[in-house]
Amino acid sequence: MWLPCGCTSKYVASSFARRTLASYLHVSGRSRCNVAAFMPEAAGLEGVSGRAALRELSVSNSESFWAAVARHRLCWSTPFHTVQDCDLSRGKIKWFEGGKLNVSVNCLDRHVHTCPERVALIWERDERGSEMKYTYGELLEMTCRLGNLLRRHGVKRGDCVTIYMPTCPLAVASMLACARIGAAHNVVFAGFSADALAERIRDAQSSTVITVNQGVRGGKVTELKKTVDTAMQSCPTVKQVFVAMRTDNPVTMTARDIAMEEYVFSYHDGDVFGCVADIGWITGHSYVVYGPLANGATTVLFESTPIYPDPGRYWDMVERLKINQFYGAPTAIRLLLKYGDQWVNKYDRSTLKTLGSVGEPINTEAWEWYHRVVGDGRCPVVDTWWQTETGGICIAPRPSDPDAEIVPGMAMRPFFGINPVLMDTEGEVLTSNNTSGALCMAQPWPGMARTIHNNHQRFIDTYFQPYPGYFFTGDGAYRSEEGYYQITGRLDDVINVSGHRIGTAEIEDVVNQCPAVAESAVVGYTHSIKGQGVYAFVVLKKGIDVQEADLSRQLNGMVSEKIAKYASPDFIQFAKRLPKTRSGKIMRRVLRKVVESDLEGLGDLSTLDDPAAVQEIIQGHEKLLSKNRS
Ligand code: 6R9
Repeated sequence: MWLPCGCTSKYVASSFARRTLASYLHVSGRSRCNVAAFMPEAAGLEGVSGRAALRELSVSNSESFWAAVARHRLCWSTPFHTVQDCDLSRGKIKWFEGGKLNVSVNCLDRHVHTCPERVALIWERDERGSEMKYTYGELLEMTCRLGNLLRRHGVKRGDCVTIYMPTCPLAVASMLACARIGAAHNVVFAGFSADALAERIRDAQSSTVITVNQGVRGGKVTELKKTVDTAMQSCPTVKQVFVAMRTDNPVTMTARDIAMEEYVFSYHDGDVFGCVADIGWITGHSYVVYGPLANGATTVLFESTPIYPDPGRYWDMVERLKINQFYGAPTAIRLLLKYGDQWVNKYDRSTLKTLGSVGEPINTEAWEWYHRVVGDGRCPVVDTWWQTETGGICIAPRPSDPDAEIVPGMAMRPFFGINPVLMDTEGEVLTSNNTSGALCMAQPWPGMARTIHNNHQRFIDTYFQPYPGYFFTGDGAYRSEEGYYQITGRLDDVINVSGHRIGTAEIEDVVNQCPAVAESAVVGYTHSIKGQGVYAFVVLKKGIDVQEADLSRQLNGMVSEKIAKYASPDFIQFAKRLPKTRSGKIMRRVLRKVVESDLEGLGDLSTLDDPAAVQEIIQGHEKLLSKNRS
């Protein structure tokens, strides 16, 4: 069943696509075994009788599969003539050649055409209870106005605009406005310092920046415009800075600055997709902005933090906004788990259908808490593995048959068109199950990265050179007896103790199962006898009062029992918090340098959330060493 991109079919396409997105992250009790209902394009593909057959075909005949998806779900102004021209051995990635489309038209105009009043964005503002809703019609209008404004000020096709804004509707409209007029956008997380911002502006060679007067996050005001002013001192290429007003406080404007006016918005009901990532990260790009909007969904823009004004913030928001799919990061789940169940139980979460996790391996305890407490044991938890470079989710427990099992802490099943393989240290493909190796992709797919801006050689060296003919993810994975994938962490995080290779995530998983532990990070360090030793950083839950020596003994015992004696930590350092990136990933690279006492080599700390955390870790490490010496 091919649907041309006419008016009626556009409606059909978008509503089907919406349903598919829903069935992807929402699996209700209703059976969706009928493949054509699940994915209407499949009706045109021969011999496809179920989801397994569809996935099989998406890999064995990936051209037909992706051509069907692309034709069916997107509006092309010029149809493509070649589905793909890729050669992984040379890092050559080309999809849909000859085709032209505008992603903002796909995210907005199609839906405005059929349901202009459908809610596109729900802005969960930092101030609790003051959410604002924007329809597709309003978002289109805002985007067009912004696009015209940018054009009037000389921004043209091929330019790169830097967006330094909190997660808010104007930031989404700015992204879409750039896409609409053919400009690239460079979204910089609004928590970055002036230096980090300046570096990214220079790298993108932007002459235009869009920002707001001030940001508000977790009740704290941040001076975004002032930070831009400071960055401008080392960004001579910037000719203009557009400034919108997030708060009422005026800021000093310079000759370079252009004030943006406000708009008016209304309230509507709708289905609600709640991905709480910041738009400055890939998860925000793919699952807050482009994915949901391209599918005509209602998407939440979360501006705040999980514990502001209290640790019930997420679940209060779920109740107020009637969120159906909640997509968050393990780091936040571990943080909230620390505060106890009462912050969750206070709120009505009956609208939730699916809980998603992304960014790091989700340890068993966090997975179970998310499932049992947040989801009341009735919502599937989908641990989704992917990377900036893959564009979207690649391995996840769903889609699969509605009743198919979900194993805690495992991403499990490759998505349509994704063909993962595991490699051994010799670069040979591991064909058996119950085995671990370097996770690579044997086939290209449309969402994958095509280059690194201004550095194509680095792209080839990083992703295609380590395993010729394959895309290398940098992660390690285990494939179970049943063929399910479990991500074991970055390969740099694998340590080798007396010849035994072990992923640090595996040890962390055991440590985190101790009821007193909120989270942990394990790194290797040079050990004169064993090659590498195991060093664990442990953060305790709130209000826990234990003797550190007793707890260390208990943790060592748990690791010895559940993994092996060799994996038991040589050092356990208790810390108040761990150094993390602003997207919540533990910076193990920094921890490794600290335990190697290589403070000169700490490297780029600009993505660090709170530099004070590193100082605390360094001091704690020195204390532990001197205690050990004495
Ligand atoms: C989307 C995103 C990518 C790296 C990736 C891996 C880790 C992401 C994971 C996961 C285990 C998961 N990662 N999801 N590890 N289980 N479900 O996070 O992109 O910021 O580029 O990070 O994050 O190590 O390679 P990005």
